[in-house]
Amino acid sequence: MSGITIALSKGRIFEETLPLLAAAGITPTDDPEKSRKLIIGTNRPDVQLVIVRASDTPTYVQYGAADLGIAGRDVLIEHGGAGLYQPLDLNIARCRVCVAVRKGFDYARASQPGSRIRVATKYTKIAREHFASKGVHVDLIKLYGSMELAPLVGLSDAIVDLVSTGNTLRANNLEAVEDITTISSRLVVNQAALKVKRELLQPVIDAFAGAVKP
Ligand code: PRT
Ligand code: MG
Repeated sequence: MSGITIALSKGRIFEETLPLLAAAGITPTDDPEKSRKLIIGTNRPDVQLVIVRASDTPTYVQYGAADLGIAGRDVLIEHGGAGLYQPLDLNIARCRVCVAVRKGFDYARASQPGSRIRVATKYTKIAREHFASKGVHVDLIKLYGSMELAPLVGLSDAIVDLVSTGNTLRANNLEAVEDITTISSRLVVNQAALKVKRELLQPVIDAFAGAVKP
Protein backbone atom coordinates (compact mmCIF):
# COMPACT_ATOMS: atom_id res chain seq x y z
CA MET A 1 0.00 0.00 0.00
CA SER A 2 1.27 3.46 -0.86
CA GLY A 3 -0.52 4.88 2.20
CA ILE A 4 -0.01 4.02 5.86
CA THR A 5 -0.71 0.64 7.48
CA ILE A 6 -0.85 0.58 11.29
CA ALA A 7 -0.73 -2.72 13.24
CA LEU A 8 -2.77 -2.81 16.46
CA SER A 9 -4.01 -5.52 18.78
CA LYS A 10 -7.60 -5.69 20.00
CA GLY A 11 -8.45 -4.91 23.60
CA ARG A 12 -6.56 -2.51 25.83
CA ILE A 13 -4.04 -1.35 23.22
CA PHE A 14 -6.74 -0.59 20.65
CA GLU A 15 -8.88 1.26 23.23
CA GLU A 16 -6.00 3.34 24.53
CA THR A 17 -4.73 4.10 21.01
CA LEU A 18 -8.02 5.64 19.81
CA PRO A 19 -7.26 9.08 21.35
CA LEU A 20 -3.79 9.04 19.78
CA LEU A 21 -5.24 8.18 16.38
CA ALA A 22 -7.80 10.96 16.84
CA ALA A 23 -4.97 13.42 17.50
CA ALA A 24 -3.54 12.41 14.11
CA GLY A 25 -6.95 12.94 12.48
CA ILE A 26 -7.56 9.19 12.10
CA THR A 27 -10.90 7.55 13.00
CA PRO A 28 -11.43 3.80 12.40
CA THR A 29 -14.57 2.93 10.42
CA ASP A 30 -15.15 -0.36 12.33
CA ASP A 31 -14.80 -1.57 15.90
CA PRO A 32 -12.50 -4.64 15.92
CA GLU A 33 -14.30 -5.98 19.04
CA LYS A 34 -17.52 -6.21 17.02
CA SER A 35 -16.28 -6.75 13.49
CA ARG A 36 -14.48 -9.87 12.34
CA LYS A 37 -12.52 -7.85 9.80
CA LEU A 38 -8.75 -8.00 10.13
CA ILE A 39 -8.19 -4.97 7.92
CA ILE A 40 -10.10 -1.91 9.08
CA GLY A 41 -10.44 1.29 7.13
CA THR A 42 -10.36 4.79 8.52
CA ASN A 43 -11.79 8.18 7.63
CA ARG A 44 -8.54 8.74 5.74
CA PRO A 45 -8.40 6.82 2.45
CA ASP A 46 -4.61 6.53 2.78
CA VAL A 47 -4.64 4.97 6.27
CA GLN A 48 -5.65 1.40 7.19
CA LEU A 49 -5.40 -0.59 10.41
CA VAL A 50 -4.47 -4.28 10.61
CA ILE A 51 -5.65 -6.17 13.69
CA VAL A 52 -3.02 -8.61 14.95
CA ARG A 53 -2.23 -10.66 18.04
CA ALA A 54 -0.39 -8.41 20.54
CA SER A 55 2.77 -10.52 20.40
CA ASP A 56 2.76 -10.44 16.57
CA THR A 57 2.79 -6.63 16.21
CA PRO A 58 6.62 -6.26 16.09
CA THR A 59 6.82 -8.98 13.43
CA TYR A 60 4.35 -7.25 11.09
CA VAL A 61 6.26 -3.99 11.43
CA GLN A 62 9.73 -5.60 11.20
CA TYR A 63 8.87 -7.11 7.79
CA GLY A 64 7.15 -3.97 6.54
CA ALA A 65 3.67 -5.52 6.34
CA ALA A 66 2.74 -2.59 8.58
CA ASP A 67 4.57 0.76 8.65
CA LEU A 68 3.70 1.53 12.26
CA GLY A 69 2.53 -0.49 15.22
CA ILE A 70 1.89 -0.21 18.93
CA ALA A 71 3.32 -2.89 21.19
CA GLY A 72 3.98 -3.42 24.89
CA ARG A 73 7.58 -3.23 26.04
CA ASP A 74 7.13 -6.83 27.30
CA VAL A 75 6.42 -7.95 23.73
CA LEU A 76 9.28 -5.82 22.35
CA ILE A 77 11.83 -7.26 24.78
CA GLU A 78 10.82 -10.81 23.86
CA HIS A 79 10.87 -9.97 20.12
CA GLY A 80 14.29 -8.34 20.35
CA GLY A 81 13.43 -5.23 18.30
CA ALA A 82 15.27 -6.08 15.04
CA GLY A 83 14.38 -3.71 12.19
CA LEU A 84 12.26 -1.51 14.45
CA TYR A 85 12.64 2.15 15.21
CA GLN A 86 11.04 2.94 18.60
CA PRO A 87 10.64 6.72 18.72
CA LEU A 88 7.96 7.06 21.41
CA ASP A 89 6.87 5.68 24.74
CA LEU A 90 3.09 6.20 24.54
CA ASN A 91 2.57 5.67 28.28
CA ILE A 92 -0.51 3.47 27.67
CA ALA A 93 -1.41 -0.09 28.76
CA ARG A 94 0.84 0.33 31.78
CA CYS A 95 1.63 -2.59 34.06
CA ARG A 96 4.64 -4.30 35.61
CA VAL A 97 6.38 -7.63 35.16
CA CYS A 98 6.52 -9.52 38.44
CA VAL A 99 7.58 -12.78 39.95
CA ALA A 100 4.57 -14.30 41.73
CA VAL A 101 4.17 -17.38 43.92
CA ARG A 102 1.46 -19.13 45.94
CA LYS A 103 0.76 -17.33 49.21
CA GLY A 104 2.99 -18.84 51.87
CA PHE A 105 5.65 -20.12 49.45
CA ASP A 106 9.11 -19.21 50.83
CA TYR A 107 10.42 -17.27 47.84
CA ALA A 108 13.27 -15.62 49.77
CA ARG A 109 14.68 -19.07 50.41
CA ALA A 110 13.87 -20.47 46.95
CA SER A 111 15.64 -17.56 45.24
CA GLN A 112 18.93 -17.61 47.16
CA PRO A 113 21.95 -17.40 44.85
CA GLY A 114 22.87 -20.92 43.71
CA SER A 115 19.40 -22.38 44.26
CA ARG A 116 17.19 -23.83 41.51
CA ILE A 117 13.64 -22.72 40.80
CA ARG A 118 10.92 -23.80 38.34
CA VAL A 119 9.28 -20.83 36.65
CA ALA A 120 6.37 -20.88 34.22
CA THR A 121 6.06 -17.90 31.88
CA LYS A 122 5.30 -16.52 28.46
CA TYR A 123 8.25 -14.13 29.01
CA THR A 124 11.20 -16.51 28.82
CA LYS A 125 13.77 -13.88 27.86
CA ILE A 126 12.80 -11.50 30.67
CA ALA A 127 12.68 -14.39 33.17
CA ARG A 128 16.00 -15.91 32.08
CA GLU A 129 17.80 -12.56 32.39
CA HIS A 130 16.19 -11.77 35.73
CA PHE A 131 17.17 -15.04 37.41
CA ALA A 132 20.62 -15.02 35.82
CA SER A 133 21.24 -11.57 37.36
CA LYS A 134 20.33 -13.02 40.78
CA GLY A 135 22.55 -16.06 40.29
CA VAL A 136 19.56 -18.40 40.55
CA HIS A 137 19.35 -21.47 38.30
CA VAL A 138 16.02 -21.43 36.55
CA ASP A 139 14.09 -24.22 34.85
CA LEU A 140 11.79 -22.33 32.49
CA ILE A 141 8.45 -23.73 31.40
CA LYS A 142 7.05 -21.87 28.40
CA LEU A 143 3.32 -21.14 28.54
CA TYR A 144 1.13 -19.09 26.22
CA GLY A 145 -1.54 -17.93 28.68
CA SER A 146 -3.10 -18.24 32.15
CA MET A 147 0.29 -18.46 33.83
CA GLU A 148 -1.50 -17.99 37.17
CA LEU A 149 -2.64 -21.61 37.07
CA ALA A 150 0.86 -23.11 37.01
CA PRO A 151 1.85 -22.76 40.71
CA LEU A 152 -1.65 -23.84 41.83
CA VAL A 153 -1.36 -27.24 40.16
CA GLY A 154 2.33 -27.82 40.85
CA LEU A 155 3.59 -27.12 37.34
CA SER A 156 6.00 -24.50 38.71
CA ASP A 157 7.20 -22.82 41.91
CA ALA A 158 6.74 -19.34 40.50
CA ILE A 159 5.48 -17.41 37.49
CA VAL A 160 6.75 -14.34 35.71
CA ASP A 161 3.73 -12.39 34.46
CA LEU A 162 2.24 -8.96 33.96
CA VAL A 163 0.34 -7.41 36.86
CA SER A 164 -1.76 -4.27 36.73
CA THR A 165 -4.45 -4.17 39.44
CA GLY A 166 -3.26 -7.37 41.18
CA ASN A 167 -6.85 -8.72 41.10
CA THR A 168 -5.93 -11.83 39.11
CA LEU A 169 -3.17 -12.78 41.55
CA ARG A 170 -5.45 -12.18 44.56
CA ALA A 171 -8.29 -14.21 43.05
CA ASN A 172 -5.92 -17.15 42.67
CA ASN A 173 -4.24 -17.01 46.09
CA LEU A 174 -0.97 -15.79 44.59
CA GLU A 175 1.23 -12.86 45.57
CA ALA A 176 3.80 -10.75 43.74
CA VAL A 177 7.16 -11.19 45.46
CA GLU A 178 9.45 -9.27 43.13
CA ASP A 179 9.06 -6.51 40.54
CA ILE A 180 11.24 -7.04 37.47
CA THR A 181 10.42 -4.00 35.35
CA THR A 182 7.65 -1.56 34.47
CA ILE A 183 5.89 -1.80 31.13
CA SER A 184 4.08 0.59 28.84
CA SER A 185 3.36 0.48 25.12
CA ARG A 186 5.59 2.02 22.47
CA LEU A 187 5.18 3.19 18.94
CA VAL A 188 7.27 1.04 16.60
CA VAL A 189 8.13 2.07 13.06
CA ASN A 190 9.57 0.08 10.17
CA GLN A 191 12.99 1.63 9.57
CA ALA A 192 12.89 1.34 5.76
CA ALA A 193 9.33 2.74 5.57
CA LEU A 194 10.41 5.74 7.62
CA LYS A 195 13.00 6.60 4.96
CA VAL A 196 10.74 5.98 1.94
CA LYS A 197 7.48 7.43 3.32
CA ARG A 198 8.75 10.00 5.81
CA GLU A 199 6.44 12.77 4.57
CA LEU A 200 3.42 10.50 5.31
CA LEU A 201 4.65 8.92 8.55
CA GLN A 202 6.34 11.82 10.35
CA PRO A 203 3.12 13.85 10.83
CA VAL A 204 1.45 10.82 12.42
CA ILE A 205 4.45 10.23 14.71
CA ASP A 206 4.45 13.94 15.65
CA ALA A 207 0.70 13.92 16.36
CA PHE A 208 1.11 10.87 18.61
CA ALA A 209 4.02 12.57 20.39
CA GLY A 210 1.87 15.64 21.03
CA ALA A 211 -0.99 13.51 22.43
CA VAL A 212 1.03 11.39 24.89
CA LYS A 213 -0.21 11.89 28.44
CA PRO A 214 2.45 12.09 31.14
O1 PRT B 1 -4.56 -11.98 24.81
P1 PRT B 1 -3.46 -12.45 23.88
O2 PRT B 1 -2.85 -13.74 24.32
O3 PRT B 1 -3.82 -12.37 22.43
O4 PRT B 1 -2.28 -11.43 24.01
P2 PRT B 1 -1.93 -10.50 25.21
O5 PRT B 1 -2.51 -10.99 26.49
O6 PRT B 1 -0.45 -10.27 25.16
O7 PRT B 1 -2.67 -9.18 24.75
P3 PRT B 1 -3.46 -8.11 25.59
O8 PRT B 1 -4.24 -7.34 24.59
O9 PRT B 1 -4.15 -8.75 26.73
O10 PRT B 1 -2.28 -7.21 26.16
C1 PRT B 1 -1.57 -6.38 25.31
C2 PRT B 1 -0.53 -5.61 26.11
O11 PRT B 1 -1.16 -4.88 27.15
C3 PRT B 1 0.52 -6.47 26.82
O12 PRT B 1 1.54 -6.87 25.93
C4 PRT B 1 1.01 -5.51 27.89
O13 PRT B 1 2.04 -4.68 27.39
C5 PRT B 1 -0.23 -4.64 28.18
N1 PRT B 1 -0.88 -4.93 29.49
C6 PRT B 1 -1.11 -4.01 30.44
C7 PRT B 1 -1.34 -6.12 29.92
C8 PRT B 1 -1.83 -5.89 31.22
N2 PRT B 1 -1.70 -4.57 31.50
C9 PRT B 1 -2.39 -7.00 31.98
N3 PRT B 1 -2.82 -6.81 33.12
N4 PRT B 1 -1.40 -7.35 29.37
C10 PRT B 1 -1.92 -8.37 30.07
N5 PRT B 1 -2.40 -8.24 31.35
C11 PRT B 1 -2.93 -9.50 31.99
C12 PRT B 1 -1.85 -10.24 32.77
O14 PRT B 1 -1.12 -11.10 31.92
C13 PRT B 1 -2.66 -11.02 33.81
O15 PRT B 1 -3.19 -12.22 33.29
O16 PRT B 1 -3.95 -9.22 32.93
C14 PRT B 1 -3.81 -10.07 34.07
C15 PRT B 1 -3.46 -9.29 35.31
O17 PRT B 1 -4.22 -8.13 35.41
P4 PRT B 1 -4.64 -7.59 36.86
O18 PRT B 1 -5.29 -6.27 36.60
O19 PRT B 1 -5.60 -8.61 37.43
O20 PRT B 1 -3.38 -7.46 37.70
MG1 MG C 1 -4.62 -11.10 26.97
